[in-house]
Amino acid sequence: MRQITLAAIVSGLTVTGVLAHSKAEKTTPADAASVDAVDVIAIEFDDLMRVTAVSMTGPEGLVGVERETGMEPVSEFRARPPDDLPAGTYTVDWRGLSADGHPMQGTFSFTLAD
Ligand SMILES: [Cu+2]
Repeated sequence: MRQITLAAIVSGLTVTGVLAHSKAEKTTPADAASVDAVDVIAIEFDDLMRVTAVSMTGPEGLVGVERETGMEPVSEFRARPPDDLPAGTYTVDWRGLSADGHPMQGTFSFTLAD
């Protein structure tokens, strides 16, 4: 009975939208990390997110990434960078639609070592 009540309260919060945004919890590479290789760009969310746009910028400008995740809502987004990235600092920017329908965005950076 107590669990049912709690679920009702959580559901009520979701309806108000106050605490309902999905958000990024973890990225690969981790934000501010220094790495030797980048096999995958991944973003884990605490709830479903429809990632509508992702871009990666490096020392030589915009880098094309190949989405492995489509436009469906996911708890983990994945994209593949090119194989021959030069060393330097990279920034990933993403935009998406939260599970509650709100537009969200985020960014993280990492450094690819020589
Ligand atoms: Cu929201």
